[in-house]
Amino acid sequence: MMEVFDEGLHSGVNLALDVGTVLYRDQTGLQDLIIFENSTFGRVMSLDGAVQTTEKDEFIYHEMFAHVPILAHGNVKRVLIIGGGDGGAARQVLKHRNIAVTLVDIDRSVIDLSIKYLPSISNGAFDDPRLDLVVADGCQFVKETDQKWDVIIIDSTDPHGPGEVLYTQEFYTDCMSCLTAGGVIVTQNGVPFVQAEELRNSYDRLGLLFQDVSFFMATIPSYVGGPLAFGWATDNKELRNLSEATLADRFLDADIETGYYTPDVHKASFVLPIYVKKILTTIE
Ligand code: AG3
Repeated sequence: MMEVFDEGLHSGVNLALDVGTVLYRDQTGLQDLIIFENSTFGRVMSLDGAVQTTEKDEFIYHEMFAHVPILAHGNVKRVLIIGGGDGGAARQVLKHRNIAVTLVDIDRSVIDLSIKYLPSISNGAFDDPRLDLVVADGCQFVKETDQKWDVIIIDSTDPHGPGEVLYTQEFYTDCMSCLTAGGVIVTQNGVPFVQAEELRNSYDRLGLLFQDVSFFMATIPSYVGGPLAFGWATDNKELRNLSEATLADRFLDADIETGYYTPDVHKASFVLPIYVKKILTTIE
C-alpha cells in the first residue's frame, strides 16, 4: 500500500497526495518538515502538515508574487522577502536586472533542505551576490531595521504556528514603516473559499494603514479549495489600474521568461468574483 499524505490544513476538506520516496522527514526545531515525491507535483515540501510548494506548480505562485508588484511599480530597486526560505520568490525577483533582495526567513533548515532537495526552485538564487540572506524572525527584523524597500513580499505559511504573527496589525504596521513612498506590500493570503476569515482579517488590518488594499488571485493546483488570494497594499492607487500596454512595455523591457505570468494575466488577476467581494464587504 502506498503511503498517503493527508494535508489536514482545513476542516471539512482535505488534500490527499500519494507519497513516493520520502527525501526528508523531521522536526526542524521550529516546524515539522517533510519533502516527498508525488507523481503529479514532483517533489513536495510541507511544513506542519500544510503543502508549501511543489516542483511542478511553484512557478505559478512565485511568478505572480514577484512580477505583479515589481512590474506594477515600475522602478523597483530593493525587494524584501519575509519567509520564502525555499528561494522561489527570490529566484523570480532576481530575474529582474538591477534589483537587490533581502530575504529574511526564521528557519535555516528550510533554506538548506530546499537547496538540497528542491534545487530547481531557488535555482542558484542563494548564490546570487544581489541576495542578502538573513536568518531571523521577520517580525523582529521589520521592527528593528532602518532600511527601506520598494516591494515587500510576505511569503508566509498560513496563520497557524510560527507564521501566525505575520498576519497581525503590529507586523503590518512595522512593514509599512520600512516601505519607500509608493511602495507595495504583497501577502500570501490563503484560499478564500476555505479561508474567508484570514482574507477578511488581512483586508481590515491593511485597510487601516494603506490607501489602496485589494487582492489578486491565481490557481495553484497543490493548494486545495480554489484560487489563492495574494494581498495588495500600497498608497499609490494608480499601480492597480495601469493599462495592459504599460505592463506589456515593462514586461518586454524586463526580458524575462515566465510560464504563467503575462501582462493580461496580471490585469485579470485583480478581477474578483462575487463570493470573494462578499467576504470583504459583509458586515457581521
Ligand atoms: N507559502 C504559502 C503556503 C500556502 C499554503 N496553503 C495551502 N497549502 N493551502 C509557501 C511558501 C512558498 N514559497
